[in-house]
Amino acid sequence: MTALETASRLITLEGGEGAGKSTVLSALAQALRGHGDEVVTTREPGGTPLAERVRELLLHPDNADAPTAETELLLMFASRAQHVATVVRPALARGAWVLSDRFTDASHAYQGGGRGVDSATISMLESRFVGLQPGLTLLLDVPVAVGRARAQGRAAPDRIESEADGFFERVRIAYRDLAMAQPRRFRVIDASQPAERVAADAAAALDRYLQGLSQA
Ligand code: Z5A
Repeated sequence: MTALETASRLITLEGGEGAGKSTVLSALAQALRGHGDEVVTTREPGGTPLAERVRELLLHPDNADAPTAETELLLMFASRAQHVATVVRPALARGAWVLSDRFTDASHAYQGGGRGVDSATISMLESRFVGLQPGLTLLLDVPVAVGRARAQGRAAPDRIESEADGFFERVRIAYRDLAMAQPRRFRVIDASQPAERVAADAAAALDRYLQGLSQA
């Protein structure tokens, strides 16, 4: 398998439902723009018009013809391949920062940990159709019950949000395992704290990362 290229200007946010990724993403984008840099904020699944249409297919709550675990994985990677080729790589090539709300780690956590798809298959797709990994990944870790309670105010849960707690517990364990296996890339943030504290911890992690890059 081809080794993944590390893109130091690609930063990703990961975590379970209601972890607060969107809130932190805006704070980090503002901090980086404060340095005068171009920042592209994006998300997965989605980030391009086609990939957003794939997102709708993935999250539609119609369970009559719900995708199998493998179909779900392939749709995640179809949307990611389009996103990487048309948004992420061009932005990195012109020197912009890319902040993505979820990236390939989500497939390892949800389709791997949550659905039980084997990791070799996911890594093969990652190597073949993504080819790069973030320089920094912030894992916003929150107990499942806390995250789900925060997300409860929404109109109607989508197909994946409708999964049982056990699914989300497996996702959380998979994320923590990924972070433990790659401590140089991951920073784990306690996302059960108040939003301002979470944003401050994320900003501090970003500062340390930028310092490390400037000294490299
Ligand atoms: N998925 C997958 O299976 N495989 C993949 O490869 C990829 C994704 C890429 C859609 O992702 C689904 O796709 C997701 C994983 C799957 N399924 N689930 N579940 P998504 O990222 O778009 O969906 P999400 O995880 O459901 O997003 P989210 O719940 O909106 O999470 P968030 O962005 O982390 O949360 P938020 O919008 O910032 O905050 C949620 C609420 O909590 C909001 O009311 C906030 O005001 C509140 N909040 C945030 N932080 C706090 C704190 N610290 N305290 C109190 N309240 C807070």
